[in-house]
Amino acid sequence: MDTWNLLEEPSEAWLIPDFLSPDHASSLFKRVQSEVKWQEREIVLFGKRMLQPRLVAWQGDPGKSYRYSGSTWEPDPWSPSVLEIRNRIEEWFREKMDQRGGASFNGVLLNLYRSGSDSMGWHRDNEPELGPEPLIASVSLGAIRRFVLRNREHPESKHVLELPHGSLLVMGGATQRDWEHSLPKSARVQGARINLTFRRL
Ligand SMILES: O=C(O)CCC(=O)C(=O)O
Repeated sequence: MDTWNLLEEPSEAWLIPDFLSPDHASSLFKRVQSEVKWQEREIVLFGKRMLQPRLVAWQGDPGKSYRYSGSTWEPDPWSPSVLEIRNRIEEWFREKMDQRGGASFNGVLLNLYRSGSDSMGWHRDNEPELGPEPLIASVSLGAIRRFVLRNREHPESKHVLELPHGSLLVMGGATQRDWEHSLPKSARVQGARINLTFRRL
């Protein structure tokens, strides 16, 4: 395999910077942006209602609703472009990670960061319906953004990744138990970025 685990076992994070060619990633960016039903949603943070600093959507198989920040989302049907990316990831798992017996995903959380002012705070993808060691496959399209992993027990231990256009980041094992992640704001980033995190509920 032409990539390696950035974390120590039993946590796992692999970055495949050139998962999609730049042209393919650019055409997918446009298609995903126009096909997806993006929403500006409210969350409750420290007892205050506020808009999430990004646009979001949840797509998945029928009945695969997702509970997140106190609300439940029914899935939108898969968009053709999103399904194309999912199939490509599942193919990659069959080719490169056959010792795992492949991977299959039945839902995806989509985030549209309109500029460097949009962001995602520290959190874990540890909703109970994802199981104890969720496998998360995260594709980035558009502007390069900084993604930070921080160890929960030793917060000074951090990994700072720049997620390029067309890249795939895979997190598995104990990563969602032992590490948090975030996508901080950046004054330097002008353009938009779309992120798709495929999951299995
Ligand atoms: O945009 C990203 O790369 C992070 C997305 C994320 O953390 C999530 O969907 O849980």
